[in-house]
Amino acid sequence: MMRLALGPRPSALGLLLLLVSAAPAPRAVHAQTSPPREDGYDLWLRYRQVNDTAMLRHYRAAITGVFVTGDSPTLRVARDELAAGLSGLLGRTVPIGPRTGAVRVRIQSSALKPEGFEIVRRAGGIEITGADARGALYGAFALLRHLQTQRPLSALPLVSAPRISRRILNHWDNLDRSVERGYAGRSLWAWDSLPGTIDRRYVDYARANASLGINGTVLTNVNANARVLTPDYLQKVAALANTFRPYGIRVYLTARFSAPIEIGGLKTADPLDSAVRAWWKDKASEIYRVIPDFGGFLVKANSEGQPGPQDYERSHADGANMLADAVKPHGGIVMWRAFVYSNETPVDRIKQAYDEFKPLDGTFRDNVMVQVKNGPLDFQPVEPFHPLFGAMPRTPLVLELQITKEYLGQDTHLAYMGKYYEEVLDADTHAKGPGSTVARVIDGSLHGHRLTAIAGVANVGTDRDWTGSHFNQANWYAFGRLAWDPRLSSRGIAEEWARMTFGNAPAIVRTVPAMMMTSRDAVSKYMMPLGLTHIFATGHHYGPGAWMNNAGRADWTPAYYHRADSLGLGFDRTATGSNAVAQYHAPVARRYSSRATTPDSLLLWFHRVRWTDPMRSGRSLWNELIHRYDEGVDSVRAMQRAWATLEGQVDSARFADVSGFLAIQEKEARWWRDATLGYFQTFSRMPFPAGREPARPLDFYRRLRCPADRDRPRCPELP
Ligand code: BDP
Repeated sequence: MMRLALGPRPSALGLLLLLVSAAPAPRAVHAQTSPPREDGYDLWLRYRQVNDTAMLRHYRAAITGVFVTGDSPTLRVARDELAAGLSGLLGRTVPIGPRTGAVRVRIQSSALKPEGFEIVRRAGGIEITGADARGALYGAFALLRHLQTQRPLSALPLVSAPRISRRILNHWDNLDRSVERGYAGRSLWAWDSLPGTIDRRYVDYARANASLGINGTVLTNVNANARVLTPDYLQKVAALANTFRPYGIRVYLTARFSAPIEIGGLKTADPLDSAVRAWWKDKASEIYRVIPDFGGFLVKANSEGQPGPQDYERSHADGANMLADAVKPHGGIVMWRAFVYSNETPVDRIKQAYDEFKPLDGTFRDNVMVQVKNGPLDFQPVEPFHPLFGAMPRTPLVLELQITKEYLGQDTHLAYMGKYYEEVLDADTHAKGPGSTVARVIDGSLHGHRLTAIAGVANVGTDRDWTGSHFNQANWYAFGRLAWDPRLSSRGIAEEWARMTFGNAPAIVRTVPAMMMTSRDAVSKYMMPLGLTHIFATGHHYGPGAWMNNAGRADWTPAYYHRADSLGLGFDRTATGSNAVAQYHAPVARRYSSRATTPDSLLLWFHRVRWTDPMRSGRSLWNELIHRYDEGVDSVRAMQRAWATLEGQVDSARFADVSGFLAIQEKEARWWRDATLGYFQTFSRMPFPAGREPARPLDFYRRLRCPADRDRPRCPELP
């Protein structure tokens, strides 16, 4: 993958003019020559000329200009994006000004929900009405998407409004520009040159987010550095906030709980100490002086070594409420993370967040949200939904999804997360009977909350293609689309993205979404099928390491999770084991308590199973495991074959990039399968079916040394 350093780029206006004037002249339909090489920088906002002649004629007849009523920075962004985008799509300059056939943009707050829009075709042209400026901007992007995916104008009107009010990216970016679990280069935020220099990338980042309706960004790592709260840094943050504001994006920061000591000179960070409380209040006022629309704080406290209120024998609620009081007068919120587990507590790690937070329900201020990862462990390829969803009716919860695929092949492996997100959103908590989905918990409809939010751990960095691979762009896209409307189908989103990213050729539309829809299952099968989990090599979360036992603490060690011995495999989380199932509402608990009703994909997550026990297929556990690993590898090969058919349809540069990564993925899928089965066979002592033995003896895999993932783990010694 190309990882070019960022050179100087033309100004926003320069780029826009370039785009408008360089719009290609009309050309014949379905040109047979290969498309021009692309590097992925333009994401899904490529605005290439519509290649279906009839559709192009249809659009050209209807659209002759862009005209915006009213003026504000956001409306100007909408106008310029429309002018540039439509010019590209129509293959001729679409001027700005009032005329018949102009796409008209206006704001009318009365009829629409906040941030919503309506796109209607009228005699005089197409009219985009926004509930507010953001709504108008989102409507502009929706019209562009409509044309990019070559839908007829007869499919209008389009009416839409977000179902979740705060749609936020979480950057795990450090002030030294390293990115925790980042696989796409360095942090976008060039702190050294801020506030003076506004990189073109900040603007394109904001455009990309606005095109999806993402309206918030937490700039800094949850493993926070207090320095970002110092006056110098706040000036830098303000410069970013000013850049993002016209795109409807608010800035948030992570708050390090011990900041009053580290940068405030206090002796304590006790949340009940009056000096500490005063310090945070002053700090909040200082922040709002430079960033009037500052969103608030995201906090990781008493988790994985981070400081927190428990250092002073106070509760998470004491800590969250203290910060909430500080930002409240300014309209800010606190998103307090529930990702906590203790090395000392002998309780099943996946139970600890629930045990800790559920009793606190009802004790938080009304501007506190508790942010919960999708599953109770940690972004594994497969997890059941987190039992806190549906268990804290009096507290608005934020769903935290991971876009950066820390545990799903990082930059290289193709894994479309839309399908995963959809599965989580659709999971039924049964909190108020059937239909109490996670989506309804977080959109506020289940428990009647007005404050609603969803967060995605960002996968963007300075890589030219933003996300480390072309297909990883789809995960940013899918997060944004589902954040806007959790009911959208991941299949539909995949198709939209494929059309916008690779083009509308029938072969692309047929092939790319189909690949995407199988991809995450493929990864989960060749890494850890049947509900196995967290069997990564220590030191990185990329390659296999089921045998590893030197992680420093038990609950970071694969053996803690797989529990293999001569009898069987898996973690008993039913009443005869850790009883984690009891944290779910009764119908869910019942479902997971019985092996017969637990889905195969979560079998070993909830149950211990003997090697010889028959599975649904009739195969023994051991043979089923082999079968699933093989299926995972085969699915990657099927993706390779599918992609190969697109040669000439996709530009040669991106075609080669994806082919190269799929080849790595195939090799590494075999690595996962052979290493893991080789290891588990030392317990099962059962034979491999003829011809299905691992390529190398287990020792070979155990001795492989791959660098830590910060350095992009490629195992050079892999066969
Ligand atoms: C884990 C990551 C770690 C994060 C932690 C978190 O490995 O780097 O700091 O989650 O979410 O997935 O706090």
